Amino acid sequence: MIKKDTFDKEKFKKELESNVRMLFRRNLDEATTQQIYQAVAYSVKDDIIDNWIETHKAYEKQDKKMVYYMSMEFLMGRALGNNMINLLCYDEVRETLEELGLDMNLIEDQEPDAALGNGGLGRLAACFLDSLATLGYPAYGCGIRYRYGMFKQKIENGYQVEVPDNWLKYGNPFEIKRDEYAVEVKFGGYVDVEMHNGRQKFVQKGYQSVRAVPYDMPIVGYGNHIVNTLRIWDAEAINNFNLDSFDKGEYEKAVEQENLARTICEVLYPNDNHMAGKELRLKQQYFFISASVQRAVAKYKQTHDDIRKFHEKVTFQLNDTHPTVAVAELMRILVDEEGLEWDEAWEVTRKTCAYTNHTIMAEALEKWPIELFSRLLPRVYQIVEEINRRFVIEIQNKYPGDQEKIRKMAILYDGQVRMAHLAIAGSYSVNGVARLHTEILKKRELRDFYEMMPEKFNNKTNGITQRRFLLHGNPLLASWVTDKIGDDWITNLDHLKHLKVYVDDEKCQQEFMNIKYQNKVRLAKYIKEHNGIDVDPRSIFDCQVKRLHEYKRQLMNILHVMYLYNELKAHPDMDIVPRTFIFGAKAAAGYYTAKLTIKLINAVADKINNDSSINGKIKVVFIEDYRVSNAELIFAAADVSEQISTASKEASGTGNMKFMLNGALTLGTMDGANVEIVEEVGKDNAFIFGLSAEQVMEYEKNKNYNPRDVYNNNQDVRQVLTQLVNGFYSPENPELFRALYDALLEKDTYFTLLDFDSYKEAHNRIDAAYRDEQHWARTAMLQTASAGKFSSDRTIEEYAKEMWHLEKVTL
Ligand code: TH1
Repeated sequence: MIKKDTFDKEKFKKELESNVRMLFRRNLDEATTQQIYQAVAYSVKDDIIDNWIETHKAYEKQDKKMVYYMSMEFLMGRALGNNMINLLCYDEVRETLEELGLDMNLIEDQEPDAALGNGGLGRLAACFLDSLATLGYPAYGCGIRYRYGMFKQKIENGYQVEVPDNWLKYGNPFEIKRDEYAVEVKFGGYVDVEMHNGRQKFVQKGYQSVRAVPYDMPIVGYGNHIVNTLRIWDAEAINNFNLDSFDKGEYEKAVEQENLARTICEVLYPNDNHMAGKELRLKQQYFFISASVQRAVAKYKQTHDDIRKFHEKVTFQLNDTHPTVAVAELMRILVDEEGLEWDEAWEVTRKTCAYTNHTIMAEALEKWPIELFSRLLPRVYQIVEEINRRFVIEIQNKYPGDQEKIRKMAILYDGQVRMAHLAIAGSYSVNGVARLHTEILKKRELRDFYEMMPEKFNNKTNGITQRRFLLHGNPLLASWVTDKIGDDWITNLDHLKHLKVYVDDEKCQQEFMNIKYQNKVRLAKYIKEHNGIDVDPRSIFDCQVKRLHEYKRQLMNILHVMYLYNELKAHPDMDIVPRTFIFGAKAAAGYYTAKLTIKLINAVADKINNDSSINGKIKVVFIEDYRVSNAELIFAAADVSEQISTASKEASGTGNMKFMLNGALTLGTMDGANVEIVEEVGKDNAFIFGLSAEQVMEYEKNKNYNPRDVYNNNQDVRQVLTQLVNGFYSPENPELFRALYDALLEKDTYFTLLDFDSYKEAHNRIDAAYRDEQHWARTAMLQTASAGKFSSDRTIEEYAKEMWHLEKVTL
């Protein structure tokens, strides 16, 4: 084990040389940087393996309850740096590599991001795994080993172009294929009833199947020798047909099964907060859920003989509705394979599963046509029918004669399977991801369910891991914090509050802002290299990085930039603090309005950045291919964190927390976890604007908002909107941005125009505040000092204590 106290530099160098020879038949001085990265990664893995084995031995021996975090997405980012940090050998390895003339940053940059997720939901899963291991809770992450993760984004002529993300091209040094745990997963066919010992048995026949093969990735806890597992499943063809056979049917079936295996894990659906309803997506869901549940049951049975007590040792956390078929799959296994009676099986299932809701966006609600669902999963569908039948009876008993309740709450309705309803019926817990979000679930979206089963509902406000987003992403600030208050914050973020005694200390303020400045220089260098744009690190770095979605209102941000530019042109001597507006966002491949917004941002950037008459007072930068690895640079360098979603729409947000931790001030609406951020830091230390969630929901209910009223009464709004359709930013095609113009004037679904003035005024407050250097420094430091609540360690402790009832393992 490489540890701080025992780290042996010479031994590490020998290992490295030996790895390069074994892997690439080269000496260190001949190896490429990619080869050196691989060799370093193998050395680190070598130091993980023993702990990995020991951890799992301890779990078995202590027979602790285990959480399976079921998720279609794990947005892990890079593993090497994170693993070294958690093994407590980061500085030692860096120094050793330096002695060999090697640069750790360049080596880390060789690793592709494991981008098996879209955005917040997938990154939350990754943060949770880090916290679970660090806290010593027995846990598996269960997901899919997509051959291609989130696409790489290229910007060509201002437009987003999607490039496949071949993240496994050079192999993945940290993963281990576990062929011995492969299981079969069946699709299609029909259900036959057979009699076995006087009992009906339901048997799926005429199906196609694939072999699900798990790959394990180590999840290293911070400095505690614990290594948990992320288990991601790959599909292989089952080749059980006889090559000698000339049976045409057999041959065709074999080819079809090959195709099925090849397509299932091919690619992550790049939609955030949106349900595309594709058949292959449902196949992916059932594929990894069936495999994970089969393995969980098999593992339990190795050391226990009463399946009726499964829930005492196992809990499944369903990351949104995407893994909800687990409810029915567990029922299938318990009833069909373990021979439990329905009621017994249902009790076990309902005590095993728990569901997290991450959004109220209507287009994200998962509903599958019964036709598709029953064709693909005939036996599972029968089970869903029976669950629904009994659930409807429960509703009738509770609300006799109330047809409306059944219409609103049934699992099967209108020819569709409503996955959220299945998840709620089949779980012991339903949680939202921020206080406001959970309140909206209880009062509005899931009101009927809350009324019928209030005991299931609870809140777990999201969090982020400080190990990646401060210790790794911002080493300067991390060591400054440690100098001031010691290093307990690394595993107990509440300790950051001890920084509060320094906020009025001028020397500390200067140190803090000097670190911010150096991080801005680092980002400016990245921007120069990637965008060819010079940005001034003394300007305010105003950042909005997140998926592109209309509700997140990147459009409002860029409209405001357009307005500012108009002001500067009209009043050349206008005194403003120089601003650099930084955007980073991927748009779903088929999301037209989102893609057009990216084009608009780039068009505005081109025009403004090249207009020397404004003396560089504002710059606009669109960072290509926003992802976990470059996010770390952005959070560290930000002065202002744009969290400007239409109130009620962003369930939590987690980028908001990453910015706060790194000392950026929030410019935001009272939405999602912003509410709790403001509560922690104090409302005078944030720039809050816009409609409240209540107000938004009132307008939505009464349908009494007309964007034309704003347009007609607001000269500034009129001017920027006109510039969308008069060629100001697209002389070669004046109509280019017509769709954005129309969307704003006809509906303005997300109240962009209504919030515009208030947003503008909040920006003015920022300009004024930044002029008072000392006060700004104090406020920035207060952000970091108040971020303690937003550690995913806190979130996971709440899940573990209040829902899962897990115990920590002792090594
Ligand atoms: C996000 C939410 O939009 C965000 O507010 C929240 O912080 C995050 O989850 C973590 O809780 C969601 N991402 C997705 C992705 C899909 C479907 C629904 C959601 S909600 C594919």
